[in-house]
Amino acid sequence: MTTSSRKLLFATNNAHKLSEVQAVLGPGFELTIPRACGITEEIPETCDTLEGNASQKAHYLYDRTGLDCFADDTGLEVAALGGAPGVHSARYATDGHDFIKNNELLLRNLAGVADRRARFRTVVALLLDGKEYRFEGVVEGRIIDHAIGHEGFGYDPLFVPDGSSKTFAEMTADEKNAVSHRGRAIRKLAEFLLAQ
Ligand code: ITT
Repeated sequence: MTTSSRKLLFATNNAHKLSEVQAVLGPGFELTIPRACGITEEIPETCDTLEGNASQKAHYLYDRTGLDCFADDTGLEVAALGGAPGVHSARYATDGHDFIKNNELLLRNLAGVADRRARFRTVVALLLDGKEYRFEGVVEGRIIDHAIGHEGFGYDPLFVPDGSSKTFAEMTADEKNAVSHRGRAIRKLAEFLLAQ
């Protein structure tokens, strides 16, 4: 008996995200990236919510390819900063995706602050035959006062999820996916797709 994997276009330019998501979805799903469809420009993210950006990214690809696709938009929401950087997580310190500068700015803004509570929130927007579905994943944790670890990306070296003594950047991809915002959102996506 042969089994074929289900093809989905994933609206990301972030190679770390791609490998995390592929690991959660497993071999039953074959992910394609925008570049493989000839889309090389940066996909716009101009909304002021994670929901809006996830939906915008997925629609951008669907409008150009007509393929089933999904996008993930993620933000780090820090309690003592009123939920910042939130939807601005990628461009917190600069116009680009400068992880080191973003982490430095976060530490500066939390210098002397006792309340270190934070959470990552991921919103996934799926377009299936043009119809949109959304899935959310959240992980609560705290921001430590210096970077630890070299795995993962973004704010991972500063974030310790509740129930762990390690930052996300000290975890293997499987350990991070087991508890992370993205792992949770993508498992909901997979469950939904498998039930179709
Ligand atoms: P795409 O839009 O191309 O998917 P991106 O890196 O811009 O990639 P997001 O807009 O979803 O992704 O994420 C915004 C920022 O939030 C990202 O640049 C990281 O700094 C941070 N971030 C997202 N997911 C993260 C994670 O799992 N661990 C640590 N930081 C993360």
